[in-house]
Amino acid sequence: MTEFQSSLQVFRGVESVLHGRLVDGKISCRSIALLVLPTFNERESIEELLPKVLGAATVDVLIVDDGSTDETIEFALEFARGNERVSLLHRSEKRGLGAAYLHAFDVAIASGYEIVMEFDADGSHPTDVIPALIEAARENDLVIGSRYVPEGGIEGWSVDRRFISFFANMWTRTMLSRRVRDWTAGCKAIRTDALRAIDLECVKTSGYGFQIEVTWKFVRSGLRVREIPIIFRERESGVSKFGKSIAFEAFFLVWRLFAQRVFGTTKH
Ligand SMILES: Nc1nc2c(ncn2[C@@H]2O[C@H](COP(=O)(O)OP(=O)(O)OP(=O)(O)O)[C@@H](O)[C@H]2O)c(=O)[nH]1
Ligand SMILES: [Mg+2]
Repeated sequence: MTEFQSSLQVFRGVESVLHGRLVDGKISCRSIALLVLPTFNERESIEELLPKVLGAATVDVLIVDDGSTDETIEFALEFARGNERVSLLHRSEKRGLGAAYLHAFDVAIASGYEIVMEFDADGSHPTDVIPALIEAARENDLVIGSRYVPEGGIEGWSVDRRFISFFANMWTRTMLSRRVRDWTAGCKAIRTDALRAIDLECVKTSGYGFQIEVTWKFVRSGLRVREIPIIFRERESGVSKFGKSIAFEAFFLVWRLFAQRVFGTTKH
């Protein structure tokens, strides 16, 4: 990288600045996969995570920050300056995980990546699964790093968090489909040609709801979905953004998708 570039863009009403190897809102691909790290106040976590991700596989990384106040942006910017595989998309305000991923999906598609990956920036997802996710995405449209298949699991969560997650997934399976076991997973590899084929314009959810809604679109469209096991670990630093509003959003979303499934009004 000879010159550090940046440009101001307006995307779905949010002012954003892309830093890194950017020309007209696109990243110049150096790999088949773009791994997206959404961040909101993850300064400590990303310092530990970024070298691990880059050491695990040949992927490009896009950090999508929604106006962190804890120096995540400054750190990410400095890191991106020193590593040509890392870019930062800095959005001016917190609009939720779903909106951040939708923005990143557009960048991945426009830039010509074959695969776009979802990965939490809080260190909960194991980086050593990244090569397996990419490999499986050669023959599947959506690959989920799953906690609820044999050899998958969760470490470090309290009993209530385990219960909420287990119940939410069991209920979603019952209401929507048993084809997927981990509906709320945020560790995914997605083929961009499949993403183009489904309608993401109507996706308005955030948090766990976003994960359920995107996964449902793949299942409902008859696309190839596969789960591979991961051990999910509770974050060691930073603060969880999970809360009641995210849980309620997911709860009402599943009812809505259930009604659409039963009454056949689903837009894929
Ligand atoms: N860009 C962006 N990232 C977000 C936003 N909300 C959460 N994130 C990031 O999304 C990832 C997942 O958020 P967490 O707070 O870990 O929530 P969670 O994984 O659903 O819940 P926990 O298991 O309790 O950690 C983290 O990397 C967050 O920093 C947001 O509004 N915008
Ligand atoms: Mg988390």
